[in-house]
Amino acid sequence: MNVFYITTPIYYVNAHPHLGHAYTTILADCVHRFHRLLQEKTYFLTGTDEHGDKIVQAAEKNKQDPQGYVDAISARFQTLWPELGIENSDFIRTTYPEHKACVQRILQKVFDKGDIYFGEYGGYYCYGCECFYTEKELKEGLCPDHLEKPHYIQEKNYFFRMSKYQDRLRGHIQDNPAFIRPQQYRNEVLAMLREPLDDLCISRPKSRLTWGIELPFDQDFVTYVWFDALINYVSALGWPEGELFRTYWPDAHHLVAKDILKPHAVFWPTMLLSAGIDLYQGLRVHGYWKVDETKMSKSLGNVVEPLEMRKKYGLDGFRYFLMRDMQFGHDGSFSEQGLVNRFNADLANDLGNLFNRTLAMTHKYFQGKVPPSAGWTSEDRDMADLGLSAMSGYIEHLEAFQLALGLETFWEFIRGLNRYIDAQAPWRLFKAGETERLGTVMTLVLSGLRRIALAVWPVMPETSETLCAQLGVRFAPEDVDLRRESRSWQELQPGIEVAKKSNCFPRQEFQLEAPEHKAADSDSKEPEVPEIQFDDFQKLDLRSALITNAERVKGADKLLKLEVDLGVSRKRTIVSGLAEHYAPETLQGKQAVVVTNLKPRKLRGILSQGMVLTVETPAGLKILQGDEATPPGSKVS
Ligand code: ME8
Repeated sequence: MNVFYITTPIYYVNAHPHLGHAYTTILADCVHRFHRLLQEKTYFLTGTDEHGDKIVQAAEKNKQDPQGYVDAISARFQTLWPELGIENSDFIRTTYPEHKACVQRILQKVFDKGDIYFGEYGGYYCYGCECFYTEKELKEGLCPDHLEKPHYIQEKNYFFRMSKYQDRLRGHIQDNPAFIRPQQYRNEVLAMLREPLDDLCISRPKSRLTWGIELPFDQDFVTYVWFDALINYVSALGWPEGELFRTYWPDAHHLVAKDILKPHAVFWPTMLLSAGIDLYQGLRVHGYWKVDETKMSKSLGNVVEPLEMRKKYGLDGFRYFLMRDMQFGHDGSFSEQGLVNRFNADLANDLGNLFNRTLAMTHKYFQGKVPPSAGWTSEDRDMADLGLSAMSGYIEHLEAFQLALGLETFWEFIRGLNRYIDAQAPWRLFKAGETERLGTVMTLVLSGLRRIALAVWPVMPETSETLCAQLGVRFAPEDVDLRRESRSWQELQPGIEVAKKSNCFPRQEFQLEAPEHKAADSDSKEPEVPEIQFDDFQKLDLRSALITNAERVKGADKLLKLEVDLGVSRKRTIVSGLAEHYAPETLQGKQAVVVTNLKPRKLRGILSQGMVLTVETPAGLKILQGDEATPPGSKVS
């Protein structure tokens, strides 16, 4: 039996869980559920990373002692996951005594081997990353990730001879193309390994930091947080003698985002080589979610709360959107409008309609029971073949963590079934009294619904279970084998009773507020706005425009100077109050709607020739945009 062990990063407890953490953990959950449907022996680990400077600073800021603080935040992660439909097998915390003992045991082993030495080091330390940078690695003197000035620290510390394992690691990556995927990250790591590797500083003197795991060979030092954290992947399995370790290691796949590529692709495997533990099987690296094209950050106030999304759009719609709209390995852009569009197109229209119409027809033509089926035509065979090949494609993509591609491939089958119904027109067969043919068509479609209901379980578990119940199909993951489903078409047995209605995915509207706010406000009257005549409206010349440049206006916190393109040689300068809502560099190339015939006005000495239309949202002003790019200068009415 195949064994599959999947892990997420263990998250720092200096921040509350947000969209990024939810994405990685939901993705791991989907992949884990998918491997369960391949009938493999599986294990799924997530957890929290609780030591280090950053955590102490966050606890101090919250006026709490570190232990009380980490207990509270870790609990937030632990209680969030079930709310997002995540079924992890275990949850590890680096403050657990078993983990600490395991870290000390590995440190001692590496020390005894002669791979740890004492030395002095000076370097640029970023507390956000919890790591040292060389001058070369800094970006104009700033941390390349946090863009903050690092602290120069010079002190005596213990070092791990990482450089000793550089060649073996490079050889392993070259010999095993699937070790790091997707390809661009493998290339990035190979490029890193072309330069000489520095040894890794793995301790912090207690005079500076006490919140950590004491070194077993020197009680004046604690362990560097990354050396401690990475070991969670084996300590949770009870390395070295634990039953779980013997079952699941080294069949591990570590899922991470690109921000922590180096610790996972370089620190961790060299640590394993030194400790004499087999290398993990694969590192899978995804990109970053941005929000409306901007980096998600507390200071910008655009952090997406997973539970709020669940409340607004339902859990499965949210999970589906995250999996469908992020191409694995690339960055994705989160927007609620994007979520609603995706929901309506794929779930309400394609999937929801297919179920609604099929169940309704089964009731109308066959009293709600799966009818008997007669011989297939070539169109029926083609339809079933599409079902098999869509399932094979789905499996292949999900094995590579490419959920967006997998879902896209599988939806070909869902759309195919809708087209098949349109072409076979059961309503005409019914009218013409062709009951036998009608039975064959309906059974084929109903059997197609069964495979859809099973296949969507990894991504939309609640929906899958509801759809199975509607089809009278008993669902248990241990009874489903997706590979078998990709090889043979299983027909539903005649006589099974199906539900009258499905209604899993009613169309969504873009909601600016959480539903309860809406309800609370529904009694209050709309604000009174004076009516205007249509002629008044027509006086406005509204045009679609392309923003070609944006910069801050000196001495004005709220203003941005925009250059906009209005089509054939019409360029305009517009001063707009957007500076608190958009970073100027994110606006270049953005579409907007502009009032072009507003009387020009001087603002801070700049002549503003028009106005950009914006929408007031709880997250601040948003530039009004159409749902498709339009040529600059097009009339808006
Ligand atoms: O780095 N888009 O923890 P962390 C996508 N404790 N994923 C995102 C994201 C975004 N915008 N923001 C965060 C640590 N993530 C260490 C890990 S492992 C031994 C130690 C996700 O809390 C993504 O998975 O900073 C990323 O790698 C992780 O959160 C970083 O979590």
